Amino acid sequence: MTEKLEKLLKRVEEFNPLNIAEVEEFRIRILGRKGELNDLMEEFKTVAPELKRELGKQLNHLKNRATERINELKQKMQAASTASSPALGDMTRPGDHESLGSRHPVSIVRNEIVSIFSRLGYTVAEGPEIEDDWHVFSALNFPPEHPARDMQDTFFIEKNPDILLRTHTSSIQVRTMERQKPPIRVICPGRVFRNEAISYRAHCIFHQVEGLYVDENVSFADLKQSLLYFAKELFGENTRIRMRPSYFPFTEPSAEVDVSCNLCGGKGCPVCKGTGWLEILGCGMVDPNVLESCGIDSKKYSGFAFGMGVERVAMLKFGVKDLRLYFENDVRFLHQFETAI
Ligand code: 2U9
Repeated sequence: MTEKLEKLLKRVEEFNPLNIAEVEEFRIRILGRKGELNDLMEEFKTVAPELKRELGKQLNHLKNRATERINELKQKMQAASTASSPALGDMTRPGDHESLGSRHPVSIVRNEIVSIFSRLGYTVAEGPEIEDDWHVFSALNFPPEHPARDMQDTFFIEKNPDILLRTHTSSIQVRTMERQKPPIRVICPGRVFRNEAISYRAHCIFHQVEGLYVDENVSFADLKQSLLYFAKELFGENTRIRMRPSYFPFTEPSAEVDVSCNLCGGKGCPVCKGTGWLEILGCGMVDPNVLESCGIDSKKYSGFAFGMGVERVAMLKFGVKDLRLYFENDVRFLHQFETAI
């Protein structure tokens, strides 16, 4: 055992590390819980009692000397590394973790919707969030007494003339038709504002994507086929759609569109409330009055339009049950969509 102790002491004295990491490695190998010194301690328990005094002394000396030398070397290495590159510090330390942000789920879904319609030849159009009565209501065939014009539903900035926060992105399509002749094929994403109580399914600020196609001989069949393509791209190849008659001031005829539930495949589940269908958008043929208001000859041209709430589509796509989560910016919620980019 004396020989082993002498050998280890020699290694400690002659140890010549290149950096602080090597010192730490050496410390663990010699002084660590499962280190060489510990093995010697175990062996010490088995030596004859008359040798214990002398060997115990040697063992203690080795332990003290190894601790001393390792501390000395650590200090020396640290001093050397700060002296050679004071700004960089100890280059052997592991790097600090930088947490990366992730794209917001509403942006992910909006980008996906826009990208699908881009593949059908639509170009993106944008417009102001602060609008006038004409572009939000009058040009879109809203009668003067329509409830949407009420203070209870719309945020007004000024009255007479009315300046307000847009309640839908349809004002972008009005502006597009005012400055551009058909054929028109635009997709209009944007933020909209409604004076509504906040709940799990409504917010006073939300996002819409609307689309408009105006040309000669645009038909309801074109609308149906475009929306079927959209639904299959967004929810998968097996997705089906159905249309229910509806009413909007700016389209005639109008319809609401359901997609077959992507969770149960149409069999019925809690998300689709047992119906097998999820409502995702509204659509219709642009009312001739709207075309005329925007300077387009309704005898020569026809068009279809559609609109959807992005938060709602994102809820259906990701199975989110409370719309308010999209506005709280809780990173525990937002980080779940990192892989969806
Ligand atoms: C012009 C002409 C027609 C856009 C359309 C809808 C039907 C619709 C809603 C879906 C959920 C709004 O976010 S939501 O509350 N939208 O149902 N939107 S047709 O029609 C237009 C737009 C512009 C010039």
